[in-house]
Amino acid sequence: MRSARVISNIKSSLVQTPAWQRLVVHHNDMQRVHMMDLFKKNPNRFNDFSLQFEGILLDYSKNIITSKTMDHLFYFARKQRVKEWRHKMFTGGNVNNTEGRAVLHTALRNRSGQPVMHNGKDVMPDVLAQLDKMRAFTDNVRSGEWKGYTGKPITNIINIGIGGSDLGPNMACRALCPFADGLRVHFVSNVDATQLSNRLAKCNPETTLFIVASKTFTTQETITNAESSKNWFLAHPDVKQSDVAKHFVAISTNKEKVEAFGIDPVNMFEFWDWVGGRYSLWSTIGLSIALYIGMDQFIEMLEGAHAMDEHFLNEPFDTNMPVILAMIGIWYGNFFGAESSAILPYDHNLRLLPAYLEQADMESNGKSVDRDGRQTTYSTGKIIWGAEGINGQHAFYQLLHQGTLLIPTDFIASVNNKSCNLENHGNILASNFIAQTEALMRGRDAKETRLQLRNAGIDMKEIEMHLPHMTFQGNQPSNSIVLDSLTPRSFGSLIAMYEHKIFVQGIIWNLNSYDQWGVELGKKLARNILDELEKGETLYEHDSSTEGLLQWFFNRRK
Ligand code: G6Q
Repeated sequence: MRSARVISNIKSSLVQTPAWQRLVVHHNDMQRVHMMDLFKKNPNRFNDFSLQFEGILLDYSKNIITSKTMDHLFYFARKQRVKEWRHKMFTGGNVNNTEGRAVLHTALRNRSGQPVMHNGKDVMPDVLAQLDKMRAFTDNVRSGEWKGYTGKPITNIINIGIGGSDLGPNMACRALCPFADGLRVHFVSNVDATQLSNRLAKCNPETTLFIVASKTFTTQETITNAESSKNWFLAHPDVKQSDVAKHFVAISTNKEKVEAFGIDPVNMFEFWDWVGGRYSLWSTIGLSIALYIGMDQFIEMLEGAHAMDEHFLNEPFDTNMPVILAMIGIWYGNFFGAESSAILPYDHNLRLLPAYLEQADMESNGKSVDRDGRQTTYSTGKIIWGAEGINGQHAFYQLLHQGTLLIPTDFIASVNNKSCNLENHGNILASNFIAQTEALMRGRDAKETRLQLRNAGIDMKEIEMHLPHMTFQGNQPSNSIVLDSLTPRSFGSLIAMYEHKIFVQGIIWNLNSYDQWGVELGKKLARNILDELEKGETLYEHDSSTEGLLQWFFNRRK
């Protein structure tokens, strides 16, 4: 745990609670248990530790757990008042206490017809009005009725946004590309002009529509990219200032700034401060998704997420996917000392999921002060990382199999992979998906290795030399999450499941998962340094490294 600087002297006492202490004692019993023995003892283990939700299977049997472990974990969740906090979130309570905001992304996908109250007002009419506006607009653009400045229909959409205004829609568009039926959608986030220039070079201003997606409409990277795009657009012959309205729309909570940028508020899609950036793909921030796959499919995605919301709200803990995943994560992080967790999709279309969850999880729970301002004495958010599973097998899986770290993994796949449609590819993909969790759990003992080498005709001396290198203990835990197929609905459920997992872990650690103060300082310092780079001189006091770097730039730039 990070220790050099104490930020707050008041310490949280979570680790002293009976629920935590029970888990400490239980961990002593479990830490040397091998999963293979648990499977030998209980042939029903798969049934006991798996559950289904609408064609999504969660198999969590390959974890170092028994039913007693789960009982202790659920007891802990009850003691941390997960139910009460869950209610508070869904009913518009002040969950984001440091910013004084509700956390109501669940209202964006509320398909029940029931009101959702926030500060005494039902938010649903506004939510539904924005969905209607999205439908009218997307139908218009997709049908070709919306025309660019030369009367041609739109063919390419460029979403300009960053962080929460980029990662969710980008990941969703990649995941749901088999449902796309016309428009091409691109994402520009980086202020490194390489990304924007490369994209613009391939686009025709007559047929390109820009979505400027920014909750605050003050984000430096986004506004810089948006201004450069507008300049690029206006630089084309015969383009008039008034044509901007046909090629630029905005998604924001900040009407004034949108107008100041030159976008007609009629072409502005709204959302609200109770939607966190990293939880906003369900809002109008999802406009690029709706343009790509159509509004009906977008609604399907909302329906899937809503179904998971209902599951999370109503299922008891022991059949509740987000709660189970969250508590297993707590078990490894706080009791086994795991510091990271890998997301391994065996689906090319889910290749951006690890990056999306990196933000969703680490920006939410990467905190060392609890919601009451006390220093935590326990570890909190884990390092979330990952990549497409099958590629990872030929890269970093060595460390998962034989390294010294315990790294819990989530393996994700679809039984019917719509885009993996070449003969044999699907079975190869699925076989690797299944085999890896088996291998991670089993490992290979000396006896089995010896036998294998002997059967391969290797002589005894060589066998003994190879033995330690080819033997490994296994016992690496994994969850397998298997979708019948990746559709807008199942995708919505999958993402909502992870959102709620993150929520539950935040509650267990007594964190506010919905602020992100840690990212502010860097932005502020960058503004000072930008000033210095522009003026070519040091204006602020810096340490010798920062000063040295600045001077290096001053002296060497051409
Ligand atoms: C997400 C964060 C952050 C945010 C970006 C973009 O939860 O707050 O990733 O989404 O910084 O912010 P804007 O949408 O305001 O441009």
